[in-house]
Amino acid sequence: MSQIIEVKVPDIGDFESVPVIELFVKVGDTIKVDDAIVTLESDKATMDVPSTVAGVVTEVLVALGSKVGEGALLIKVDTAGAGAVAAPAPAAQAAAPAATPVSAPVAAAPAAGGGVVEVKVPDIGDFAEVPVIELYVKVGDAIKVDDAIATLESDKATMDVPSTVAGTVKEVLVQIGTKVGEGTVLIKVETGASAPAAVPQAAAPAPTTVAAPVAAAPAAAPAAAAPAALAPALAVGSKVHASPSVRAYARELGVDLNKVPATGPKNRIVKEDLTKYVKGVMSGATAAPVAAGASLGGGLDLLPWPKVDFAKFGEIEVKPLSRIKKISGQNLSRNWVMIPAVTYHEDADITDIEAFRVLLNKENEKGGGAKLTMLAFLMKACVKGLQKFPEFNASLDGDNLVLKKYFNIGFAADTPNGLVVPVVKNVDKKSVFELAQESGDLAKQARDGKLKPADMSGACFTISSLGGIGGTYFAPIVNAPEVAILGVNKSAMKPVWDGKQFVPRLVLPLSLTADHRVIDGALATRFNVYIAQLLADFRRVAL
Ligand code: CAO
Repeated sequence: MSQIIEVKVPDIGDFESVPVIELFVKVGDTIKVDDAIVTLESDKATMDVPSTVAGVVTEVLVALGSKVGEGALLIKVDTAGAGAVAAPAPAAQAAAPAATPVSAPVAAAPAAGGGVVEVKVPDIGDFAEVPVIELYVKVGDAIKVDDAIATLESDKATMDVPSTVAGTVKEVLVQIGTKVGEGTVLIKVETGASAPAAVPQAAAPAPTTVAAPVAAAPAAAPAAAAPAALAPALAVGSKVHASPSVRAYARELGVDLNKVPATGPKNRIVKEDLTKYVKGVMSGATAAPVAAGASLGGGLDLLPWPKVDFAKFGEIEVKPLSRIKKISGQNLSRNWVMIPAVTYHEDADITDIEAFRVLLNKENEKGGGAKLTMLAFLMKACVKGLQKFPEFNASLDGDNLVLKKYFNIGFAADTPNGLVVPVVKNVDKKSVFELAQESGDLAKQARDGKLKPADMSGACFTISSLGGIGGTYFAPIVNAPEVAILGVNKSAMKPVWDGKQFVPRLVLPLSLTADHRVIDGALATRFNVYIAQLLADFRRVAL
């Protein structure tokens, strides 16, 4: 027979109007007795509220951010067929032994001016012989008031025991597995002259209940943050096992505990699991595998972007990003994250070609022809490079390499609204003069915001020239689905050893970034060397 039972917030001690910071169930979920329903977090404690009934959730009456107190209705559960209604049932919490407000661990008052203080297990209600399942401190650790010392877990409740003193841990008297009860000394802390010691019995009235495992925790969580704004560490419906302090730590880091492999007892996620997971993500070891040539997001599980209230530190002005910056930013981020790119540097001796360019421009001035640019020479040299090394004129498509028989070159153009990449088509079929004219026209259109999508598509390879600005070397980002990009900085006269003496030569710094999935270091360096040879003696382009 169908029986709807309400699950309410039990006696949680002195707390009223405590926000729900995690919600573990949704309508339709099948839950068991003791499954966590919500986590509540006051400025002093974090508490998991478990279910006292088994069945199917028919209604959820709170949401993240809802403020609740003793007796607040959390969910309604249809117990039909579930069989297991925990005694005491319905108004279960009322029938449950009254919550025992647990005072914070009793700390002996330190001697004035500092001393060694024992931190003991507080009154944890009817529990005795409760095993320590997590231990957060070791000798030498500096701890603050409310830092978690240990997590205790009985068959009914999980409780974090916080410190009531600040100082340096001198002695740890328990280890994982040690069974403790009220009054057991956990650690000894050297409080030092300046270390603030909490008034014994004070601060965190870490409440716990006996029948309903409400875990009390120290405010290891960022209590100052508005709980509603916190990213939930667990998705609704999650059945992950973790102590309140580990959940709080996960929220602080923005980690979804569902993704963290557990190594603790009863498949519980312990703090080390979380630390290991975050380290793995940061080092890239835990990142979701990215298929070669995959063009979609890749499923990286990165930490959320840090939120800083900059206005706290000084005057600020908020300016929206331009449309171009938003689009190019997304592309650049994807390319930077997904392409295993390596940048290779080379110096090209452009003394002769620059002299030739200046000479031709002088001649042209009289005839009124287009101005020859270094960019146009570079385009021509790069096409020769693409023809000699076809892997550079390619794109990854899954496990295939698409080799292109046409030669379109993109070039990065700096505009007031951001970076765009116009494309000169069929560079192999055009003269250096035509390339100079066309790239100049495209750069102007780019600056005027008049480029059409067709003007920016179809590139095989990109050149990013900062030569008009300066710099020595840089590491450009590959413009996917291309596999390489050539960066160029400002040429400079340098003393170059010719085998007998140093001679002044005009040296152009080249920075080639290549996708290592397609182009290995030897090939990239051969390409660079070849481009440098072409630029050193442009007659080679005609060969
Ligand atoms: N070394 C020395 N001088 C150079 C040079 C080089 N490598 N390249 C250009 N110059 C000189 C030019 O000869 C020109 O001098 P003159 O006016 O005396 O002839 C001057 O620098 C200005 O050149 P320019 O940069 O305006 O023209 P360009 O044809 O060389 O480049 C373009 C055109 C569109 C590439 C350029 O205007 C531009 O936007 N560059 C920025 C690209 C960029 O932002 N890349 C970074 C992308 S990643 O963030």
